[in-house]
Amino acid sequence: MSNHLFDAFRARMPAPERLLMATDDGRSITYGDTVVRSAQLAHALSQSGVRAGDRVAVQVEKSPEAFFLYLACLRAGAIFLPLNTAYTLTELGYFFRDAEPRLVVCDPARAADIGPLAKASGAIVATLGRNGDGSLTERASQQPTDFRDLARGPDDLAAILYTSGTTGRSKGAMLSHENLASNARVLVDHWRFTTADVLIHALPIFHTHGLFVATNVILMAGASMLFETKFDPARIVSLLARATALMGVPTFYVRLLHQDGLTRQAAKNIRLFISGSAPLLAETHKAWRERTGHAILERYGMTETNMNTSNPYDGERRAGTVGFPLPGVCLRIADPNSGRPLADGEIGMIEVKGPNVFSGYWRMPEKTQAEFRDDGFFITGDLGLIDADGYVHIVGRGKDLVISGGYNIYPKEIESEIDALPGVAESAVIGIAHPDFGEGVTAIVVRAPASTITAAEIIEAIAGWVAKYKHPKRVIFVDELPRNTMGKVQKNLLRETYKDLYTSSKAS
Ligand code: MLC
Ligand code: AMP
Repeated sequence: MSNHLFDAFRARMPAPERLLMATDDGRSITYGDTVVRSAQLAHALSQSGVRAGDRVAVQVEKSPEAFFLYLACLRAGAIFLPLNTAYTLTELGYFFRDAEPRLVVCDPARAADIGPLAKASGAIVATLGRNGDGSLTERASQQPTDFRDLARGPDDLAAILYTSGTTGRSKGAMLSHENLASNARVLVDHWRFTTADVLIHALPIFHTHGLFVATNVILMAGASMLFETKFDPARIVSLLARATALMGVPTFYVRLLHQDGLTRQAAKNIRLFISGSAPLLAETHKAWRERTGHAILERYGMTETNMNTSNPYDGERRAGTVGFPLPGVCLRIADPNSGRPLADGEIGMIEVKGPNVFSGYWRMPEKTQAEFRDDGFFITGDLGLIDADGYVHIVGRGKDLVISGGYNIYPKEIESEIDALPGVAESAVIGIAHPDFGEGVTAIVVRAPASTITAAEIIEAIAGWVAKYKHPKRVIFVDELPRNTMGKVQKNLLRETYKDLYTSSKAS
């Protein structure tokens, strides 16, 4: 048996001297370097006791070495488990207990805090810094430059990515080698990536978008990337002349439009701008076209499924839609309650099935079962319709979810933290249109009797528990929350009342 995903990359790899990535600190890394460095890291993993099927949890800054570590995990047969760098110790503690990683890799600067936490859940700890420093790379540098990749089949797990849960605990989406390989192949063909492409990679590599959509596509095409550790709009504009493609969340495009240097001339070398992870406003699509002459290609995916739909490469890229199901992906719109398929034009639950769809949530068989129909379709939680021309539109969410700058925030998690504070009677967390982040996390809070708790005190109190991007951008105090006759908080009324919060001239 071969190593399914890594072999698929190898099969399409160009000559070893071809460039895989140029970094923002001036390094040039070839495909040959990548194979060698991932081999050395794979040895280091094995020497640390990592065996096939073991989880390797990784919370490190973006760097070429962090990317090699992903490949090393594949080659060593381990399950890569990337974690957002913004996660707090409380959040990390949950992931470690749930996933029981064999090895935890963290930034040297956080090792004193994370080390004991990881050890408490039975893991060993290694470090990897933003400059490639740390105990893991030190160990790797002593290792042989070739590695016999462990046998892994199509259904073996390549990665677990945690997604926040609508009702409490985060769920680890289990992604197999074939889930990732099939999607990368389809995207390379659909978006016409070749060895001549140079992608501007400015996304984080701990989520599906930056990790799988971007890097797997580049590897599968034998292409190269400009590997940016952070999204800096002025710098991205300066890189356009050296690149052929950009992938980003809508906030990237909104921020780039504020750059005077973004012109047709600046973008003339680019053949493809792709957006996803959150809705791209039709006005952003239009403004981008006017400024650069390019129609952004919007696609739709999620952690559990990789990419499901895409606007066409050649045909009309229709603003406000996410295009057509990708080859091999079956997509239907169904009645959210019964699962009965609905006719085109009707709004319902988006359900998908295909080789891209994950096999379930880590150690949560009931949750897995609840989110699949009997005929194998996955219930995405997104509401949509298919129009007369076959374009898929996402019109809302069946799940109570806020997407801010491409990151998902589940209100329930924040509400639980706020409600637990002395001085708070109850709260409702909602997403409100935000000019930069798409949606701004907003807390509507009812104080407990005689309480004088302030917005700043609430934010300060939750800061130790939840990652910063989940913090409410604004906290609004009210006397009571609107409820329906069943006693359920009417979030739609709150969203309507505060809809101009971030866009009106009074907004801060
Ligand atoms: C940063 N902050 C955010 C935020 N990002 N707050 C809300 N939402 C976000 N997305 C906080 C910072 O902590 C900071 O707090 C303040 O907001 C301003 O920070 P900034 O410097 O403006 O932010 P920046 O570092 O530039 O980050 C913005 C961003 C980043 C858009 C570049 O959020 C990002 O890279 N987003 C991409 C997320 C992504 O990859 N999603 C894909 C998920 S996969 P303070 O208080 O310190 O000022 C998926 C599936 C699919 O969804 O289909 O792809
Ligand atoms: P995540 O769980 O972080 O992978 O986020 C997946 C969710 O992001 C999906 O279920 C959608 O709600 C949303 N999403 C992704 N792409 C798009 C898009 N192009 N338009 C609207 N929503 C999107």
